This record gives sequence, structure tokens and C-alpha cells, in this order.
Amino acid sequence: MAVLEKIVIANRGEIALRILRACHTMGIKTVAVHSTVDRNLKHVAMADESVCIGPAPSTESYLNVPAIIAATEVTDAVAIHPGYGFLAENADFAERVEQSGFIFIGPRPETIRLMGDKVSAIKAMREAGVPCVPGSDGPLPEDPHECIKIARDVGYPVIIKASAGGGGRGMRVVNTEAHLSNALQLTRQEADTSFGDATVYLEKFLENPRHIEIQVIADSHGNAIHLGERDCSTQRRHQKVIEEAPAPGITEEQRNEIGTACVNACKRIAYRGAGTFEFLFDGGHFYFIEMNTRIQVEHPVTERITGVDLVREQIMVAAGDRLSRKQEDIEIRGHAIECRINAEDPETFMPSPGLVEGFHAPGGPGIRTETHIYDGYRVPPNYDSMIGKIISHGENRDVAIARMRVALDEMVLNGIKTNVPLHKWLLWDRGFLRGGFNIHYLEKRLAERKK
Ligand code: MV4
Repeated sequence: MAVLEKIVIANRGEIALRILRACHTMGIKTVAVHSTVDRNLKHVAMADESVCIGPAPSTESYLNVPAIIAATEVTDAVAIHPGYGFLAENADFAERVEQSGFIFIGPRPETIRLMGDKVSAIKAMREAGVPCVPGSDGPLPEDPHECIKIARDVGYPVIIKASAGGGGRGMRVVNTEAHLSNALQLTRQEADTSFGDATVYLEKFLENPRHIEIQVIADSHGNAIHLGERDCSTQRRHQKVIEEAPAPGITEEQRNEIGTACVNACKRIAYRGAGTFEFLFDGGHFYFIEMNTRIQVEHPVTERITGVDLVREQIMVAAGDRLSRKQEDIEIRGHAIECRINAEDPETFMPSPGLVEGFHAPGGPGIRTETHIYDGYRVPPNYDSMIGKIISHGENRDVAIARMRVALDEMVLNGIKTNVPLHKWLLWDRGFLRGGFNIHYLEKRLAERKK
């Protein structure tokens, strides 16, 4: 086994701690790079070395490429793990890391670039045999008349998306032909302003889909496997709230079919590292929309039902090792649910940073808590409001839900407002208990609750 001696963790919060634990378990030394307000983070205390890379604003610290490269040089580290968010899907950063002689723990820069451009990602996936949403088969042409023809062929409603967008940014639904030209112009303009790229494409708008994603991991020797799916339909304003695996109602046959398509696509593009194929699931069919080339927040539900340590695998394949498992070794066991804990008002969803004046993590059979917070920790106002995750596991969905309810009741988290009350409410909600609802379910229930 090739061993990386020392890794820079270019992130913060719970994922930085998760990466540190994986490294130390593998006998790898760690360097925490952090902003001034983050000097009291748990992983900074636990890391072998730490380097302050800038002030609180992430543009000057966690997005400060020269500072991160310099910290890697001065500490004699050999690799950089970007976590999620920040620089994780920045192809230019991955390239700079490699040009500086270090290992980027993630896909090759060309792959990140391919998937960052949604038009090229969909083209690659369609050619690789992954089912995609019916649509424009490439960028929309300049000529509005040609666009009208394309939309007519696809059939209304359609959705116009920015090629440089993703994750819900730069999209517009069009219900009738009368609104197409105006919507096109607006979306192009917004795309140009927001992303510096006016390229847009068009898809059939699926009105009530579920959001189901497939986890893959691939090595640099041509091996790739899938680890089943996650259902991420419980979301509000494109922010996931609860994720679960496996997805309720998906058969082993459906899982094998879509999983195999993803694995074949990975082999075809020589994918390396962990990745997620995002699909809309509607009428019993999967439609690819985007690929994420990073470790995701919700990776633990997959770890829980497969027994695979995804961050460890990421590090191993980045070092040039082979995957530790073959597809036939992967078996889905039981059911896992993740509740994201945010420092926010449970009614208004406004961020609620501040001092944690009492914290006690839940535990017991089938409970995993992933958080960096502790008694006396101050949640800074500068970053994402997610402060941790609780993951429950059981032999079936009912057991996972029962364990999660107990865990949420057991947890003590005082001093700041959190969305824990929202989770407690959802875990007794009839629709949630039924499972298999679509992406609009939570927002609909929240709107009803207000009345
Ligand atoms: C769609 C769609 C319906 N039809 N594409 C939003 C985030 C981005 N990743 C893609 N998104 C969507 N694309 C077609 N053709 C509906 C959404 C969508 C959505 C998707 C996944 C999870 C939550 C969502 C919330 C609103 C809209």
C-alpha cells in the first residue's frame, strides 16, 4: 500500500474532522489550515500541525489558493484534501495543486472541468449510456426560432439551465411558448453575469420528481464500483435537510441497472476518486442531471449501509492504490438516515451563530454523530450554518427512524437556535413516514404548517 506521509486538510468544521480521523487511522500526519476565527476548531487542536491562512472571509482563507499551496510547501505535506464546498470542485485549484507537485485528493482537473460544465457533462454521460432528461442535446443556439422549435419538440413545460450553473443556480421554468424567448434572454443574461458564461441548455421540466443520487468510487487502474443510491428529496430551497439510503421503493434490479450505467460511465471517462451521479427519478425512470466530483455531506448514510469508509478510499485511490472492494463485495445492509443540524431559527431559517453553552452528543446502537462543536465553542457567522449531522442506522427504515427520534431527544445543544425541532416534527410526519415523496414535499408541508 502506497502511503501518503502528510495531508493538508483544506476545509473546516465537521468534514475537516472527518478527514483528520481518516488520516490518523491510516497513520497519515495532518496539517490543518484555518482562518483566524477558526483557530479554536476541534480538528485544529487535533492536527499534527496547523497554519493560519487568512482572515475570516472565506475568499481570503479557505478560497485563498496561494496561501493553501504555501502552507503545503512549508509543512512538507504531499497531498491536499479539499472536503466539500470551497475549492473542492474548482478545476483550476486542482491543476495548481498538481503543478506545484502535490496530490489533489479528488478527480483529475480535466474531469472536474468536464462535470463543472453541465452541457459537456450531459453530453459525456449520454454518450456513456447514462439516461438523461430529454432536451436540447447541447447548448441552445442563438436563433430564437430554432429554440422555439427545440422546445416544441421537447414539449412544455421546459426548464432553461445555465451550463455553468448547477445546484439550483441559474434555472428558469417555461410553461408556454409565449414565454420562451423572454425567459431565454433573462437566463442567458443572468448566466453571463453570475458565471461569466451565457451558455444555456434546455430540458423537459419534470414537475414532481424525487432526487436520487448514486455514489461511486473509482481508482486509477480502471476499477470503479457503485455503492447504491441515496434519496435526497427532503430539501428546502436546494438545501438538503434529511438524506437516506437506500431510497424507499427502489428495487435491487433498478439499483443494479442504474448503478451499472454509472460504473460504466466512470470507466469510460477514466474517473478517479469518489463521485455522485445526481438523478431525477420520475415515473419509475432515472434521468441524469449533474455529477458531483467531491465527497458529499451525506456520504455517511452510504458508509453505514455498505460498510465502506469513503474518505479512506478517497485517500487510497489518490495515492495510486486499488479499490479495497469489488462490486460483488458490496451488499446493502439495513437503512440509514441523516439529519443535518444547522445553527438556524427553526421557524424562519435565519442563521443563528453564537456560543454553544451546553452540548451532549447522542449515542447508542446505530447512532453516529459527526460534528466539530463542543461545550464553549462559538459558531462563527462567516460560514455555512451546518454544524453537524446525526446518522442513524437500523435493520429497516422504521428502526432507523425510531433510533433517530431517540437520538434527537437525547441530544443537548444549548446557547444557539438549531433546526432540531424541525427534524423532530418531520420524523413524526405521516408523509415522511410513508417515504418516497418528491422534492416539493417539505416546502409544501412547511407552507401548510404556517396556516
Ligand atoms: C430539474 C427539475 C425538473 N426538471 N430539471 C434543481 C437543482 C439542480 N441540481 C437541478 N434542479 C432541478 N432540475 C428538470 N429537467 C427540478 C429541479 C429541482 C430540484 C432538483 C433536485 C432537488 C431539489 C430541487 C428543487 C427544485 C427544483
